[in-house]
Amino acid sequence: MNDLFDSLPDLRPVREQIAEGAVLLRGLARDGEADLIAALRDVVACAPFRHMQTPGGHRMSVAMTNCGAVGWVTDRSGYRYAATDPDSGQPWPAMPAPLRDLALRAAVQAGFPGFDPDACLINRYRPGAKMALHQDKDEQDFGAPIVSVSLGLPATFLFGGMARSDKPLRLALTHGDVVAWGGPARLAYHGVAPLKDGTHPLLGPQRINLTFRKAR
Ligand code: MD3
Ligand code: FE
Repeated sequence: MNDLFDSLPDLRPVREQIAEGAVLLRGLARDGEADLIAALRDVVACAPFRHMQTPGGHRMSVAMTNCGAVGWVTDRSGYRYAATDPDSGQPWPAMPAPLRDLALRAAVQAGFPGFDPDACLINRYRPGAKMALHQDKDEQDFGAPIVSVSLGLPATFLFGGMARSDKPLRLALTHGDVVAWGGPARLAYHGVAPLKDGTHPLLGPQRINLTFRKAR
């Protein structure tokens, strides 16, 4: 049944502006996905996924790790970027070249040349995991964009406005989709609806999201 649809052309545009400052690059991460996934396995072998605690004491449903000079962490004392993994006391693994190269290519294609990320937060969603509406404001320079890469199971991404009360736009993000968020979109509220059950051919029953950031 499915090959009937597989043979139809995908008519969605490759480059789509979803809001002022937000550019979706459909499937950009699909070429080189094997190298990307291999590099991720190496990172996770050194810095395993863990469920961090929010400052309020809740366990996040999304499991996280990082690579790069600094990594995003949260615990009872707050949200911050740290140069070492609190679980191991070691520096985070370096940002692998295939990841960094993809982020820089995406930034250029989206109109943000000169992007120099020092952090890559790696989020793992299993079915049921979600992320509440929030703003990313733990970085020093909001002039730099954030580049996000979605791998594995599809998710419904929620893109709100500048106020938490703005009704969010719902957007499907599927394997290989890359989005650059800069300009006025940089401080927009956003979140992820609970992940639906499923199994991805390359990654199994999970979604992996990478966010490349200039933290310092
Ligand atoms: C819009 N991650 O890690 S990626 C996060 O799918 C985070 O795991 C989500 O939000 C995920 O902080 C969403 C898309 C994204 C990332 C950062 C943004 C959208 C953004 C920053 C500003 C505006
Ligand atoms: Fe975010």
